[in-house]
Amino acid sequence: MTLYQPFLDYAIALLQTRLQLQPYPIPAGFESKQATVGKGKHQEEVLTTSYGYQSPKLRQIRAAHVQGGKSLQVLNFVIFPHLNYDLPFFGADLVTLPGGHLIALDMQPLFRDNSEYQQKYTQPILPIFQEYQQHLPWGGDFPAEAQPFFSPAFLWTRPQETEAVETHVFAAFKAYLQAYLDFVSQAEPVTDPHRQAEIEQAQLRYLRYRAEKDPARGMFTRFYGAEWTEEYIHGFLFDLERKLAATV
Ligand code: DBV
Repeated sequence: MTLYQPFLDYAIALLQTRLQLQPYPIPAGFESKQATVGKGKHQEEVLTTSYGYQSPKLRQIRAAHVQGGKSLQVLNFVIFPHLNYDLPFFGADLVTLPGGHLIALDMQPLFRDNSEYQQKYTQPILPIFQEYQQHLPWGGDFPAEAQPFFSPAFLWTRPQETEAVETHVFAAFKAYLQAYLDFVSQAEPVTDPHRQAEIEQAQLRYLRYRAEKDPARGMFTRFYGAEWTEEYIHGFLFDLERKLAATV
């Protein structure tokens, strides 16, 4: 059992109990990808597996799980709502590299500097944030240009101990996902075309940023090559632009 497998198992089981979950197509060749990296006795198999689901309110629920031995484990898990809901994104970036653990967990807002939006989608999360944040060290500087995409309840930490990931981070992940699904069950469709257009613009802003700045691009390119990596990023991990282009 690898470090983030329990996170993935928990998430899928919870989604199945709380949503009318359907599969989301994963392009051929991206369900599972393996490479051997390193030389001699440092050789490791790196396996990347992908998971995709959807529900009536959630356009794409997807996860990428990278398993490459004790010092390379990643679970990137993001939920993209349909464009007629003002729901935030659920974003989890759980990363273990030789240098240590890096954890980013948030309900990433469509509209960062909007007090009504914060009241609706950040305020209820702050008690959960405060409960877990006190046990976890601040993760330090992150790119300033990423700031607009995080909420004030952004849990951002680089814990020293693997045990902190297994306990505090796992508990926080469960609590954030449960709270997110509460938002989803309460969400009402947006019918105003002007508001819908604002949501679409905000989703595209987020998606373009993440696809362009994907911090995993270097890692994936080393393992699987540039062609596979770009197609994985634009054709699966951050696919909204392609999907919009395909429907007009
Ligand atoms: N990050 C992804 C995807 C990953 C992934 C799809 C499938 O968006 C992994 C894999 N994140 C990943 C890896 C690293 C990070 C780092 C491998 C380490 C990169 C390295 O050190 O080489 C949150 N993730 C990070 C960092 C941040 C995040 C802030 C540090 C990056 C840096 O310092 O430059 N999540 C990430 C992020 C946003 C988000 C930037 C922006 C909205 O939601």
